[in-house]
Amino acid sequence: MSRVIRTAAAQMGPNPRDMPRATVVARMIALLDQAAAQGAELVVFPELALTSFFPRWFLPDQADVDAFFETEMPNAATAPLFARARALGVAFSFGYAEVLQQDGRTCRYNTAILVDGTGQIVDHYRKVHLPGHSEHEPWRPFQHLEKRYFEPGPFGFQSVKALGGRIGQAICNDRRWPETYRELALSGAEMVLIGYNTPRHYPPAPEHDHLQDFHNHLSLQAGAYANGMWVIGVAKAGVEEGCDLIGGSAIVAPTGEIVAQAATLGDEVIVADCDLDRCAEIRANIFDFAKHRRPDVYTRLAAPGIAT
Ligand code: ING
Repeated sequence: MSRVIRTAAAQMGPNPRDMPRATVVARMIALLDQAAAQGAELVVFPELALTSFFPRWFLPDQADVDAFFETEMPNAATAPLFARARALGVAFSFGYAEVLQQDGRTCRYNTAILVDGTGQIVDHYRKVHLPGHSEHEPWRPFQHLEKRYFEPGPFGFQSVKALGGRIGQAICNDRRWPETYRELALSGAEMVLIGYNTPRHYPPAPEHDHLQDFHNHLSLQAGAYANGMWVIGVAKAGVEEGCDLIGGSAIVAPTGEIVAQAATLGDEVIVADCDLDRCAEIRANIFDFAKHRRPDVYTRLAAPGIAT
């Protein structure tokens, strides 16, 4: 009996800074309904799905920063989404800015959660690879202050039993690092859910701007293929507060093939039947870790830097 998860990537268009969470959640519910109408059992939403991508702004007043964070989850704003998904029996994941008291101090993470079909949060991931910078850099047309507003996730990567398989999460910049996928594969993940907010313009290297869509799919496809996993990449897309965010949401098979891809830069649902048993096509052959992988010689993979 094959283990097929009918999976939807629910790409979202821009969230203006002043768009109330209730309005965003209503859009997410509409996407959830659209996905469920196509038989989706799992719906994947983008990184920081509830608000505008606020790390693009230097916000000196901490109150302005805190306005983008959720102090509890679910909460009043997201309860309707949890309720609708539970009524439909659909699992879903989305990203949000999380603030909590931990070990006697305030911690802020770029977080993503997986909620099962009964409304239980079954996975809670905090973004490991924070790109960008921590101080205001006025030379940039827009900032990328994730290192200022978030702490790196301290718990690394994991996968959980859900929907008949093992599912892991990663967030945005994580998808560019091969270590992300290998860590998740070695944890047993058969599917990885990755929301992203990716500006087309990359101020430190504008000569790469035209490569953003290519690098997006290259990262997702390489990670899927080299680890025999389904990879679901989901964009917050479009021109958000003057910043051009790429779309290109995609469902990638363990072979590295894109089996479904978004065609717009707005709210858009794409759906595919993801047979988890297809992971074996790769993992029992070309990337059979037990037979072919050589951890005995990979002595540098966790080293802090390049040897001098
Ligand atoms: N965004 C971007 C990403 O890794 C970025 C940052 C953009 C890095 C363009 C390199 C090039 O997709 C987030 N949120 O990580």
